[in-house]
Amino acid sequence: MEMEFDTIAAISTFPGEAGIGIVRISGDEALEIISKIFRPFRKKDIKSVKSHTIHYGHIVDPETGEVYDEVLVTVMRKPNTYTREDVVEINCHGGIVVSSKILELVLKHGARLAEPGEFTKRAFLNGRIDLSQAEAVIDIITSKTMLANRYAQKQLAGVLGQKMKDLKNKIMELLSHLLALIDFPEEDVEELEREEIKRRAKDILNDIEYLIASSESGRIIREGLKTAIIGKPNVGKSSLLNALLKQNRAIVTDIPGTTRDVIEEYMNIKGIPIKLIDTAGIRHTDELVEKIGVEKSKEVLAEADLILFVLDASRDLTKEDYEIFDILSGKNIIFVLNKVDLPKKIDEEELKKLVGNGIIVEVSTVERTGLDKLESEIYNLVFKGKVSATEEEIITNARHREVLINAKKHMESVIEAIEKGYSEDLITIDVNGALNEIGKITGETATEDVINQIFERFCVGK
Ligand SMILES: Nc1nc2c(ncn2[C@@H]2O[C@H](COP(=O)(O)OP(=O)(O)OP(=O)(O)O)[C@@H](O)[C@H]2O)c(=O)[nH]1
Ligand SMILES: [Mg+2]
Repeated sequence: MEMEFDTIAAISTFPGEAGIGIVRISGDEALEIISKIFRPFRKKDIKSVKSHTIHYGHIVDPETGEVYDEVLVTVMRKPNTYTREDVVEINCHGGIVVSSKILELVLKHGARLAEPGEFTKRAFLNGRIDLSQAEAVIDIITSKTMLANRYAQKQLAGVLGQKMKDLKNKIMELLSHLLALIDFPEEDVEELEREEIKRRAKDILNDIEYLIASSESGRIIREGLKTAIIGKPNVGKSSLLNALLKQNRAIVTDIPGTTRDVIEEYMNIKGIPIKLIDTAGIRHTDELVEKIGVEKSKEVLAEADLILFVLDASRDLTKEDYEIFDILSGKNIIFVLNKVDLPKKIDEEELKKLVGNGIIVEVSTVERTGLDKLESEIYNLVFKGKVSATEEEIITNARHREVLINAKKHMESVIEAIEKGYSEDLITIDVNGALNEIGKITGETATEDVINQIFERFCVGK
């Protein structure tokens, strides 16, 4: 089914000084509009050129005759386009002024300014891609490592959509078995059929659980592992941040209480994005700014996936170290024993007691030793070797995870209902519930609100 849409336009490139800028137009009026404002160098009618061709000329204001820019115009006719509508792209010079002026001209001649993500939304509404593929487009734009990009590319290629289709087929088969039971209720067949339905339901539940289990690594691959560098003042937290980033990002001094604000930077370890967060040294203080910093440190550590708890090897452990350790309980911790280039003063016995079975890595941020070891410990702790970049299906999206958790609940109810011998009609309700949830991933059963929320997260021009 084809829908009726007006013609939209937007600047698709980054708004700043750049080599080129692209103004994109999509819709039935695209060719009509370009024919009014484009003057090709070789005489031709732009409205009747072949699809997927590029044309050289000027953008000219037809009313004033003013030449705006020398451009290349790409003409792509429906249906083989990004939106499945007629698409025209004007490649002009980069910079804020030229592309904005051309966009204004396009709008003046009949287009409407596109909303964020509206081009991709049309690709979805016109049936070229499913909702999970549209979401993959945002993931590609925002991905921070090659690994995150690779998963997003797979999702764009439809791997997740296919998986959902398979799951849906399994549920449909289950449903037809159930309906058969309702239609032909013969006593002796029934028992066997019920067993078969239960087996199928369990199989579906397994598939769903597997996908949910993948979502924790998926979230990390997409958003990065929130890694907070925590410790008392002056132990070398900011030095550690700088050493891992290989740049002097944070201020380092020998004055305790140097860092006041939270500093966040991305790095990557074997393709896993790591969001490193340097924090103010935690201690009791009456100094106002530092106090706020300490509060922020505590907020950061509450939300972190991993804590790098930094200790100073050149000094004894103090009450402050123990107090910090107490508030870290329940967290994933790697103990980082810093300043091992200096004579060791820390009491090894006390340290052992504190660390227990935990992981400890000795580093010197000054001599840059132990950092590789630290990186591989971070990697091992998070993935324990289980997740590899070659894995096919992985859930990287929080919305998909939620939907699958709902589907799981329905399937659990199905199994319970069969075991308790409830009527087929009742079981059918939950089977349909699961089906409905799965359809939300590809978009078939997603509500308009959900769809709008997804596209609002896009940038204008995509
Ligand atoms: N010898 C030696 N000195 C270090 C090492 N790492 C950090 N330092 C020094 O320790 C002092 C404190 O370093 P910072 O990185 O500012 O410490 P911090 O934990 O961020 O301190 P606050 O921001 O005040 O909480 C500086 O003088 C650093 O040069 C190290 O591995 N060896
Ligand atoms: Mg610091």
